[in-house]
Amino acid sequence: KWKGEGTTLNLESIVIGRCYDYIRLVNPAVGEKNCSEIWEAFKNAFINKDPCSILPKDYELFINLSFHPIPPNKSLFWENNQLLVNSFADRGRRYMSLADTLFGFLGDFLNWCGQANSTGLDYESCPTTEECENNAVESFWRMASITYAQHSSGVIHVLLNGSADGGAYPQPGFFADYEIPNLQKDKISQIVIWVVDDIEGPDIDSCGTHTVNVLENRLSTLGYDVTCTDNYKSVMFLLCLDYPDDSKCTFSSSAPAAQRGPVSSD
Ligand code: ENP
Repeated sequence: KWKGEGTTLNLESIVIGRCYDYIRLVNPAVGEKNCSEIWEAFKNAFINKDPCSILPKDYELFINLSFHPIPPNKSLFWENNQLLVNSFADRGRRYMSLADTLFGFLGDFLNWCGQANSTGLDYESCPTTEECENNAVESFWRMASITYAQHSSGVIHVLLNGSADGGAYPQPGFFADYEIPNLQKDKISQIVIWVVDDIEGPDIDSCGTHTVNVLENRLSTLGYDVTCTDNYKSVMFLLCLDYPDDSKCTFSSSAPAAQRGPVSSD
C-alpha cells in the first residue's frame, strides 16, 4: 500500500550479523557492544506503531547502545555520491563517514518499516519520505546524522558531487538541515570542502559558484575556517580507476608534459 520498497528480507539477521562484523572485524576499537540488545532497541523504535509516526527520538536507546566516539579529523560528510564515499572512506580506515560508524553501518543500504497494531515488519512496502517524513528510515538517518555531527571534531571533510542536478549542496538535505546545525563549533578547527565532478558528467557546480558558494558563505558566517578544492586529486585517482583513458585521468607531473599533446611522427 505504500510507494516505497518493503523491509529488506532477513533484516534481523543482517543487523545482528553486521553488528558482530563491526565490533569484531571492522572496528574492534569500539569495544564490547551487546548486539542483540542493539537489535531490540532498533526494532522497538518502529514496530507496532503507525509507520508515519516514527520520530528521531524513538531511536534514542538504539543510539545510546551503539554509540562510540568518532576519531578527530576523520569525519566525512557528503551528498550525492554514496558509493564513492564508501570506497574513499574504506570502512573507516581513511575517513569515518556516518556509514562507517557502528550506528550508521547497521542501517546502510537497508530498508525497514513496521505496521500499526502488529509486531510484524512490513515486507511488502514502506512509506517514502514524500508520503510521510516521519517514517522509520528517514527518522533513523535524522537521529544518526545529528549524533554524528555533534560528535565530529578537528578537521571536518565534506565531499560533494559537482555534477549533481540542482547543485552540489542540496537544500533541503541531511547535511544542510541536520548536520551543519549540529556541528560543535568549539571542537572544529577547519572545514575542508571537496567538489568532485563525475568523470563523464557535466560541471554544474564548483568552489565559489552556485550552491557551493552558498555553503561556503553559510559556514564562514557561522565562524568556521573554510577551504574548498575542486576535483581533489586523491578522489580523482579513485574515480579514474574506472576511466583510465579519459582525458580527465591523464595525471601529469609537470605543466609542459600536459601541453605536449599526442605524439607526432616527425
Ligand atoms: P543518498 O540519497 O545519496 O543515498 C542514500 C543511501 O545512502 C541509502 O542507501 C542510505 O541507506 C545510505 N546512507 C548512508 N548514510 C546515510 C545518511 N547519513 N543519510 C541517509 N542515507 C544514508 O543520500 P542522502 O539522503 O543525500 O544522504 C547523504 C547524507 O549522509 C549526507 O548528509 C552525509 O553527510 C550523510 P538506507 O538505509 O536509506 O538504504 C545521513 C543521512 O552522512
